[in-house]
Amino acid sequence: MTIASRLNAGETLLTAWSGIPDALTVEIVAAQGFDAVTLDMQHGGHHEDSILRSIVPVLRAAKHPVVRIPVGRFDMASRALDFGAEAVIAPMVNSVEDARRFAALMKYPPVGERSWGPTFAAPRFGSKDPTAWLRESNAATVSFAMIETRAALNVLDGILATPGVDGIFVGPADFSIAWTEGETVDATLEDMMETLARIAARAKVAGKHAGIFVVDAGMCGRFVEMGYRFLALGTEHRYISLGAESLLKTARGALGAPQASKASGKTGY
Ligand code: 3PY
Ligand code: MG
Repeated sequence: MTIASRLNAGETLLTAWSGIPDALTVEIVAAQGFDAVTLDMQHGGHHEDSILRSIVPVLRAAKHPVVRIPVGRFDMASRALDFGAEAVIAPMVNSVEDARRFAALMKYPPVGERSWGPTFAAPRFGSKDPTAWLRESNAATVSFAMIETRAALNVLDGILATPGVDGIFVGPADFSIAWTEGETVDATLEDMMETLARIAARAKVAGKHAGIFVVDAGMCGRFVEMGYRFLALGTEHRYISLGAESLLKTARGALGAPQASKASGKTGY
C-alpha cells in the first residue's frame, strides 16, 4: 500500500515529524505507531545526506517516508523522490506559479518535468522495471502544497486546480501569524478554525487531499471532521519530553516523592 492509495481510500494517516538529522534517531521514531515519518528540511535539521540515509529505516519499519523541503527548493522535491520519499510537502506555496513549479518537479511528463533517475528509490522499493516505474510514479507519489499565508488562501482554488498538486497541507502556526497580522503565533487559534474548515472543504470539492500540522493532539478528531486526513504530530523534542515526563512521574510516584517534572503535553512547536 502506498501513501497515495491509502489517502485515495479515505484513510486517516498520522505522520511523525522528525527534525533530528540522524538515521538512528529516525529508526526509533519509525518504530512507533505512526503511519508515516516526515523528515523536515525547512525548520528541522534534515539535509540531503540525512534524507538519503533516513528513508531506509522508515521503509524498513513499513512506514511511508515523507519529506518537507525548504522554501522554494523545488529541485529538492525531485531529489527526495529519487531517494525514496512517497510524498513531499512544499512550504510557503503562495502563488499558482509556485504550485506549478512544485508540481513540475514532482511529476514525470506529461504532467511535469521531473528528470529520470530513481537511483535509490527504485531499488529501495524493489522495482526492476523502469517503464512501470515511469508509468506508476506520478500516481504513487503525493505532492502537498502548504497553505500558510493569506496570499495562498487568496489563490487556493488556483493552487488546488494545478495539475500535479495532489493536496494541500496547512501550517497553522504560520497561518495564525498571517491571520493576526503578526500579533501572535498560535496553531490552535479558535478565530481561524472556520477558515481552516473551509480550506479542507475546498480541497475536497477539488478532489485533492488535505493535511495539517497538529500542535494539540486532542484536536485531531476536530480536524478529521473538517476533512483533514493527513495529520502531523511532532517532534522528537516533544516525544522525548513526554516520554521522560511519563517515566519520571511513575518513578517519583513509586518513590513517594513530590512531582518535579515541568514537561507539558502541549508545546508551541
Ligand atoms: C506551520 O504551522 O506553520 C508549519 O509549517 C508546521 O510545521
Ligand atoms: Mg510553517
